[in-house]
Amino acid sequence: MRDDPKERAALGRAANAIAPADGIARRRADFPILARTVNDRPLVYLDNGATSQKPQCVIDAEAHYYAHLNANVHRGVHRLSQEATDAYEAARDIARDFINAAQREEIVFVRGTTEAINLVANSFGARFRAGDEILITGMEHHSNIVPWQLACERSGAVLKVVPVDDSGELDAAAFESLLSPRTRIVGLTHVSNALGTINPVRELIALAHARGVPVLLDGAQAVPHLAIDVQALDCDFYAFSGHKLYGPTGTGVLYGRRALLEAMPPWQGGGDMIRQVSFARTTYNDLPYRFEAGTPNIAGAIALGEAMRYVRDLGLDAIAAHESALLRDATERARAFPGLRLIGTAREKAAILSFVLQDVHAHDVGSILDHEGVAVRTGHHCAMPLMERFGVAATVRASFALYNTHEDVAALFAALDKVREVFGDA
Ligand code: C6P
Repeated sequence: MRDDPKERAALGRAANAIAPADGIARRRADFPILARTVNDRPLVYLDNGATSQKPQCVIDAEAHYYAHLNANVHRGVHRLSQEATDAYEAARDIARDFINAAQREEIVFVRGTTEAINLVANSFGARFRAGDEILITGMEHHSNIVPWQLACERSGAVLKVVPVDDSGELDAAAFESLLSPRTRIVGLTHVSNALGTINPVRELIALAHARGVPVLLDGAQAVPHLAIDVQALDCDFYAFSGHKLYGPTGTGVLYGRRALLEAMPPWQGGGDMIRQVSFARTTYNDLPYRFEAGTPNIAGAIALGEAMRYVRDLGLDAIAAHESALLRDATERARAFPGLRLIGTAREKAAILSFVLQDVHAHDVGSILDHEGVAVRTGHHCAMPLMERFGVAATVRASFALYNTHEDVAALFAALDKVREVFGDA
């Protein structure tokens, strides 16, 4: 498809007409980085699956903490420590509300999704025994594979994997038949980072619970796009990162059902997670502090709280409607683009477009796109088994956020036209 500015503008107008939620993209102005250029071209940032950009209010929240509140939490009787503690704990309340957890004790601040899953694999996984089974799926990020493999190595448990079909959907029948009396936990991504597939997690959780098996959802790619209600989902653990949700890097949340967290041993020892320490015996703090050893990322948690407030005020339904319109636009253009093969065509998708371009290496595509100011991710997306399943070494991935526009979609395809100019019909 050749890029025609008139056609682009018309398409944008038409899409706006059917997508009133496009007003969301006017919030671009909240994100200072979007004003910069790359290679003398306006930045078109389509690498939101890797990390999203930060609105000014999040940047301000972090700076405000260091300028006015900086002190350690839960430790001092002095005013600054109390104010820092209040702000940190207020962020926990925002997180509880954001995912509708029943209790604030169920919200553990972590460094990100990776740490959240490692926490569960180590702590909940301490009960695994030889011959137990851990069920994951073929579309997991390495963060939801490797911690379970390590747990298997420690315990002698066995990893089982639910297959993915050609469209990038899970085989529900296989999921059910792989649940066995030895299954101890299911680790399942809510939204695939490499395909965009939104899994039918409610149904899958019901199948697991019918057999008494708890479920951990990897929500890294879901929280920026979908309203999450952990009680309605009935999941047992929910893990996500702050930095994909317009918050700072090095922040994240592990939600855990209280009864499960209460029964789990600590996984890291240190300050704040204890009640009483002697050389003979140590007793542990209450939830959630038992799982937050050492000085946490206080500024980060406070700024993550601000990010959640920002997203909540915009409304995840409006964000989702806007991003769906972008995905529809991008998918239509992709289907018409010569030599482009979409990887991931599930019926339910978040705004992630993964593809390969005939024989052109994904990294070459990414470099040419970068030259045009368009940032995408290329590679295996930390999902190597999934790449193998689709017979590709790497894909090009455009992933959208609330501030993206139909002009951004058009710019992506204009840049892909440049790739064709360079490589011909490779
Ligand atoms: N995926 C991507 O470009 P951390 O690194 O802990 O914040 O998140 C890990 C993670 C776990 N699960 C899923 C589904 C993910 O997408 C990610 C991060 C990024 O796709 C960076 S590899």
